[in-house]
Amino acid sequence: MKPVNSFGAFIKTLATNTARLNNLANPANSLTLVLGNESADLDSLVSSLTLAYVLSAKPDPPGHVVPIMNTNRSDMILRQDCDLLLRTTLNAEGGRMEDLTFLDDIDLNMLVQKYKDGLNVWLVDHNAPASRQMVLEPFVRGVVDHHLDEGKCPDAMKEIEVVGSCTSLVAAKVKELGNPIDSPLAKMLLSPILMDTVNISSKAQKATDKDTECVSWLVPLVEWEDPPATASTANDDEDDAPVFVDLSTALQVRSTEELYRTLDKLKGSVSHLSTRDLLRKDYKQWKVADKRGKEWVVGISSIAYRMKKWVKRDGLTAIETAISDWVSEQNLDVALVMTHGKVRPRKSAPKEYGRDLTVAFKEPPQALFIAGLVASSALNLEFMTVNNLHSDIDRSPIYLFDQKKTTASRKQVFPVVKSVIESL
Ligand SMILES: [Mn+2]
Repeated sequence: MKPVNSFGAFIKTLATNTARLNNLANPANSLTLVLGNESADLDSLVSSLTLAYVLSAKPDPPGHVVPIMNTNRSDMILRQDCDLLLRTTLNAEGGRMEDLTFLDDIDLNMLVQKYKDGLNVWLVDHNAPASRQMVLEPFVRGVVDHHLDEGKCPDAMKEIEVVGSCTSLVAAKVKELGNPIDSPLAKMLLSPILMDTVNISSKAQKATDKDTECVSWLVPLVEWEDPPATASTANDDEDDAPVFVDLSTALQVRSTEELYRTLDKLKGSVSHLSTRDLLRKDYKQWKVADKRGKEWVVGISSIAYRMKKWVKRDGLTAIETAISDWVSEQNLDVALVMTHGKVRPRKSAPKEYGRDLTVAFKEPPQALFIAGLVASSALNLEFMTVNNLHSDIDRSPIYLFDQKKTTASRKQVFPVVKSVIESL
């Protein structure tokens, strides 16, 4: 393998990766996969792409090096910040989003069987394979991470340093290569570091000296641009304003501050998502046994969106149907949908932060469960009226509440749910 001599040259190698990994007939002698962690946030995605570049640019690359985006391709819609940054960077380097290899493009088990000892794995932004990727553990040769060492993969070369962003560690490796660094690469590396350190704010206490040094190195390498005159940013006054996304111009920004704000807004934007995507974006599931030993499957979705806006957008019936479908799809005994954010209580009144809680069951009615929740002072629930539509307790398997205790997030809500089920 010849080393690549620039990030742009590396990007041009990506297009054939998926086909190469799925070609059973002629496997190469060796293959190196670079994976970020399962959350597939900006830090993980940028780190894996960049570390794959670094390994490909070494004088003696470890076979063909392929960055794996550790999420399904269809899940990128849930990560607008990642989607836009990668798309913009790839386009600027003569590549396309389609050139990246996602988890559902390949079969890891098959690759393990096909390459056997010719397989090398590098983990970045985590130091132990995800539970459903344990098949890779014997092949892990290297780790670059900023989480505490879980003690797995003892034979791997490990570089673990608790910094704000794993990208800072990978960017230092890019610097060591000594290859020229163009503006799209510099901007891509800067982005996760800004997100992970809240724009290097001292108040957030996330940035270490290494992150700060890395930012100081990268900022002058970026060709900052004036946003196009026609560009309008999302209007904060509008409850339902869609976030402005014009692929060609959204990351034309003048400063780190603007870059951070644009990405942060995109990360938080959910109003473009379908009801099902809203339910699955930030979702956790548990099993809890009641007194009689019956196991309840409990699912809790947390959504930075308010029920009032959601009903205005889709209508209550469509939401109820979507939640019932979600209950069936996940085979839940009870689903809780936590919606939170700021809305105006009345026209022209200032926005107020609040929370709503929606509860749905596989088999209604579950009056004792509802009574238990309503009795909890940790939640302080009140039955809600949405746009004059009242959730009909006798008819509907879905209950809508105004959660008056607005500080109770899923960390607080789940223990309440658990103790209610355990008392039944
Ligand atoms: Mn990270």
